[in-house]
Amino acid sequence: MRFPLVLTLQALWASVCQTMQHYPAWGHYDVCKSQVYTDEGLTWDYMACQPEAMDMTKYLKVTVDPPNITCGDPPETYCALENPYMCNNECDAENEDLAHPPELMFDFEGRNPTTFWQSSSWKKYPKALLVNITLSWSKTIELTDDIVVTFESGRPEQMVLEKSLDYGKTWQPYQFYATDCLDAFTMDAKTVQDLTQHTLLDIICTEEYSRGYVWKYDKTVRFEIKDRFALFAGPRLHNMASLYGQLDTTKNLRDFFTITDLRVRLLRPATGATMVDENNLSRYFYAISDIKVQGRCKCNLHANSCVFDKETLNCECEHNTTGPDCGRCKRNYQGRTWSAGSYLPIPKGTANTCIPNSIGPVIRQNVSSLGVANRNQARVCDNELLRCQNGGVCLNNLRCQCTAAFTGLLCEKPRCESELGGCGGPDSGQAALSSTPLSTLLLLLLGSTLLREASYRPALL
Ligand SMILES: [Ca+2]
Repeated sequence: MRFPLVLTLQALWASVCQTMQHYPAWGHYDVCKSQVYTDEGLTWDYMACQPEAMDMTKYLKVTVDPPNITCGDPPETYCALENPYMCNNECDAENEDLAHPPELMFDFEGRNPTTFWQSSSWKKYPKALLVNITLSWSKTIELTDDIVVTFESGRPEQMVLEKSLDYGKTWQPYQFYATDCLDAFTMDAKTVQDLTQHTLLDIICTEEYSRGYVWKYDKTVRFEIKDRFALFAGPRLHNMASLYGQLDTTKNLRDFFTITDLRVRLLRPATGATMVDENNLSRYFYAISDIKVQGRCKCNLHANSCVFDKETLNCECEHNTTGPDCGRCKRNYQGRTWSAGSYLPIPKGTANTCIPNSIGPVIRQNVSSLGVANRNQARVCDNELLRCQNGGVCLNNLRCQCTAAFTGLLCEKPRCESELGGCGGPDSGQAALSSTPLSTLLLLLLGSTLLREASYRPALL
C-alpha cells in the first residue's frame, strides 16, 4: 500500500512542479531550473531566466569632466537665475555643509533641503560651459525604466544623453535636448509620442524638457524607456509577451536598451532669457540633485541573480555558462555552440543550456554499483546542477553521502519510505522526518486534496 502512495506523491510533486512552471510570476523569468520527476526519474528542467530589475545607481562609478568643474574650489557665491540680487547660494568644497560633490546626485532623496552636485559658474562666457557626467558600471546592463535627471537649478538649454556599449570606448547619442532643436543641433523637434514601432530606434531631439525658469517646478529631464516599450507592449505594458517576442528576434532593439555607460553632456546652462547677463555670470551654472537609472544585469537569460562583489557586478551564471554576462560555455561544456537564452516560447522561454563536451552514459543505476573503473563517466553529483538534497554531501562527484534520515541518488527520499511500515507507521521513527520533508509532504498532501477537489469542481476554476 505504501509503494503506490510514494508513487502518487512523486507524481503529485511532478504535477505541482509542472503547474508552477506553467504559471510563473509573469514576465519575471526568475527561475533558471527546477527539479522534476519524469519517467526517467529525477531530472532538471531548464528555463530562460534573468535577474530582477533594480536601482542601478548603487553600483556605478561617476566621473565629472573637466575634473575641476565641481564648485567650491575656490569657494564661490551664486545668484538665483530668476533674481540676480538674490545671491545666497554658497559653495565651498572644504566645508561639508556647503560642498556639492558628485555623490550627491545619487544619495537618498526625500530630505529637505535636497542635496545636489553643482558646477562652477559660467565665468568664461562666451566660451561654452561644457561638463560631461559619466556613469560607468563596468558591466553590461539592460534598462527597464526611464532615466530621470532632476536639476536643482534651471534645466540646461542644451544637453545630450549618450550611451556606450563598450565600456566607454565609443559613444552613441540616446537623445538630444534643447530649447531650440533646429538652432542647437539642426534637428527637427520631436517627442517620444512621434515615434512608431518602425522608428523606435531613431534618435530624436526634444524641446520637452528644456523650458525656462517659468516652469521652475518642472525640474526633470527624461529619457523615456517605458514609452518606447509601450510601442510593443501597449500603453500600460499589459502585453509584455509582444515586447519580449520583439526583443528576442530583433538584436538592434535589444541593444538599444543595453548599456555599459551613460554620459550626460551639458552644453549650455539655463539662462532664462535670450540674452546672457554678462555682468552677473554667477547666475549661470548646472546643479543636479538626482539621477535615476533602473535596469538589470544583462546575463543573456542564463542567470537570475547578479552580485556586487569587489566593486563589480557579476551574473551568477547557470546553464553551464560563465563570464561576466554568461556569454560563453563553461570549460568542458562546449558540446554545442553557446547561445543566449530565449524569451520564447512564452512564458518559460528556452534556456539553451551548454552541454558537456562528451556525454557519458546517463547514470540511473544504484550508486553502490559504480566502481572506480567508470569514474570518468559517472558524474552523479556536483555543487551546481546535481546538488545532493536534504543535507547530503557530494563525494568526488561519485555519490551523495546522505544524512541518516534520507536515501536515494541525491538523498531525495526519506529513508522511512523504504522501511517496514513506511513513514506513517509507529516504527517509522518520525524523527527521521525532519521539519523540511515533513512540511513538504504536508504540502503535497494538501496539494493532493486541492487537486482532487479541483478535479471534482472544474467549473469553479
Ligand atoms: Ca541628492
